[in-house]
Amino acid sequence: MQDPIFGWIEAERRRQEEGLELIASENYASPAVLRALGSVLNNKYAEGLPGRRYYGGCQYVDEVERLAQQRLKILFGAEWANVQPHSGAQANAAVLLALLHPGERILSFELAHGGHLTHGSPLNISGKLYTVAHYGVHPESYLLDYDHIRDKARTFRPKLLIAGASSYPRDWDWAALRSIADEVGALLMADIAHPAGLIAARLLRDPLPYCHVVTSTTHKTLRGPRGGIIMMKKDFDNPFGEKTPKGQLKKMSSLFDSALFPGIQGGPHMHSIAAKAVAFGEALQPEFQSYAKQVIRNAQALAQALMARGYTILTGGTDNHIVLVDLRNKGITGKEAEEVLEKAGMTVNKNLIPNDPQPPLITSGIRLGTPALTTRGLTESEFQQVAEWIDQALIHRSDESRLNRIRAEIRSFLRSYPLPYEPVADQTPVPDEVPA
Ligand code: DSN
Repeated sequence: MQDPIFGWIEAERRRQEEGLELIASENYASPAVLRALGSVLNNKYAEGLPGRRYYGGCQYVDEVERLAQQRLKILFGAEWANVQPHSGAQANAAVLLALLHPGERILSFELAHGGHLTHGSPLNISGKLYTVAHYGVHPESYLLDYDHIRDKARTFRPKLLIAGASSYPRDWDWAALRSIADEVGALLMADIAHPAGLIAARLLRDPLPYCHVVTSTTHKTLRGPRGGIIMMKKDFDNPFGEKTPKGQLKKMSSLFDSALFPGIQGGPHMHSIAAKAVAFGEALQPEFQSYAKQVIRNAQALAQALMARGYTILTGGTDNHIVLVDLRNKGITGKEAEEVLEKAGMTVNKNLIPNDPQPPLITSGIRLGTPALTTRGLTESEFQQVAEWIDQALIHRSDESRLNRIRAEIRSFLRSYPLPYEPVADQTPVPDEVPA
């Protein structure tokens, strides 16, 4: 029996191949990463850590996990790493569980200014269990204002200061954040889920020497499987932490290990850990450095090209892979823009701009990102064309035939930038959804 699920997987493969992927958090993992993900490691339970498991038969998966840890530590210059979080959200939840008692205080970046749900949103466990306050960006420059963060920290006295964002196009000043954390007696956590690949390539400032703990996902700029990681470089003593029976402070790293398992997770996903190891190995190659440089160049070229067409780019540009467009002067909402661009063959996400007058399901902005198209081989000159397509689609948003023409042009253009994925064999036919 043919299972229609494979038909839908093939439809999704085609969608990825035929459209311009501009979602900042997405990328195309290599066939080697996908091969590890689809391997027999899926079948193995391995609660615990390498050499200390609760199940037999772990001799090979132990080697896989050791290699993943070792490569990750080299990649970021970390002294300790846990590669088991199923996602960035799990990594963050484990860190909070390890460091805070319910009700204790977190100061983090405002979600509506670019922060993340897992940094204390009332809808997330982080906001339900802990007492949270936020810092935001400057109302005119849209840049982080470290004096404002310091003032907030002085009055709020957090136990944990969280840095990191899902839509902030500029680099972070980790040294300034550490001095703020030290001044108020807080621990400092960086969530580098978005820029991790650019940090690994040493193109953005390195948080590891300044932060007590660093979390990330592995599938955005790092271009691996979906998943999370936790890392530390120094500061292994947690001044607020539990003591061992002999009265010594427990190392923070062991608090993170046990918060993750058995705190919030069961068995680690060994196929995913193997795929992380493959991706870390790829990121250690010199080609990854060139890739990461091109991601930033492309984002800067896209920002410039859109500004030349009259778009407002928040902060006036970008240091990383993200371009935030404020669409208010174009008379279109983020929701409409997302829908129009999708019709024209471009995938983006609507995004709140700081102090957005629109609600989160409408928004005044869109977030664009270059990691996926850079993996396909596009460079600055092709991003001029991408900006032109975006502009033309938004200008002619009510003209269905014009949007279809752009979609066909994009599809034909992308044939020169193939993806390395084979069509799914033996699948049930899928509807040919795209009129060329
Ligand atoms: N959903 C991710 C993003 O798009 O940035 C963050 O979790």
